[in-house]
Amino acid sequence: MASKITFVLPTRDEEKTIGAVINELKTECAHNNLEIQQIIVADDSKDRTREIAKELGATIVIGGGQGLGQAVYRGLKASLRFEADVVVSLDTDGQVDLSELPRFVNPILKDRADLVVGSRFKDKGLVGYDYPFINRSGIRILVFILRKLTGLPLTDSHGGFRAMRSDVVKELELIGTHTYVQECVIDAVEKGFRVEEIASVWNKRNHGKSRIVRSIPKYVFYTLPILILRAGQHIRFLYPLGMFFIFLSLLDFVIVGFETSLNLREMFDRQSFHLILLLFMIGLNLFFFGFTIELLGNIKRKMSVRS
Ligand SMILES: Nc1nc2c(ncn2[C@@H]2O[C@H](COP(=O)(O)OP(=O)(O)O)[C@@H](O)[C@H]2O)c(=O)[nH]1
Ligand SMILES: [Mg+2]
Repeated sequence: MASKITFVLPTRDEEKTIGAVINELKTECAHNNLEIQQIIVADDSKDRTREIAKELGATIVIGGGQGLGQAVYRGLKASLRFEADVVVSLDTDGQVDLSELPRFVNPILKDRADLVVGSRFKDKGLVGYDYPFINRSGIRILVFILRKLTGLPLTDSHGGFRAMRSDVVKELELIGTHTYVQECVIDAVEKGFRVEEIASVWNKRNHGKSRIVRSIPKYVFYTLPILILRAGQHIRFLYPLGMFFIFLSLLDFVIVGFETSLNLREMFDRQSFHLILLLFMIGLNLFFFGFTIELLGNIKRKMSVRS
């Protein structure tokens, strides 16, 4: 029996490529005994992408205008209506090689993995053009963090091709709107799913402009706080940091108090008295910020156990 597959295709002004991508996916599925259950196009386009996709039988989900992450998240959640054996999400600008489809799907069908992600750096020669040094360096930083967070020997932080079991989609929770590729892996690992990384080629974009790789340094700066948040590291350092500021304010209080023999009026006239208040307020804020995040984390954990 053919395995059922649902595609989630993010699009932003891809009228030049979306038709070819959908047709090629149909051919690949026909050749590999895969039955297309649904093609979901998560769209944020102003051009004719939607009309073309609809004509070819795709279901359109509105991306939401908050970037690729949000669009894919909506598309993925919409795919749950169809209970596919495998949900595949891929870039629609022609940068991924669609003939790799069986390589992404098979580890799931053979029950070896729950999420399969592509890496452009696992083998030599996968990237079909000169990849700018600055982008490569940004990706190195992200990969390093991803390895630390997941304990997996990953080599890429965001390929354009991934396949997952519906259960992974069902449980997927994202914090950021632009970090879905990394969060997808972190979330899957956190929830005990098996993640496999396979080598995957990466071609040059022939039409339009790349929006994400173009600004990798900016992307890294956006991604880092989300990854830190995901790692729960903030809790570990927010409490001591808050305590440290409160300690400084107390120290300042003792010094000012000592110098003025605890004369309140004189203390208030000193500039460093205002510093006491400032340090105390910063300390308190950091402390309660950490506390609130921890509380939210606990509520979220309880909710996911219940659902
Ligand atoms: N729905 C939606 N899709 C997007 C958005 N930004 C990019 N995409 C799609 O996501 C895929 C990857 O985008 P691209 O800019 O090429 O990213 P890069 O190749 O990683 O630099 C392509 O299929 C785009 O059409 C967006 O804001 N909304
Ligand atoms: Mg691209």
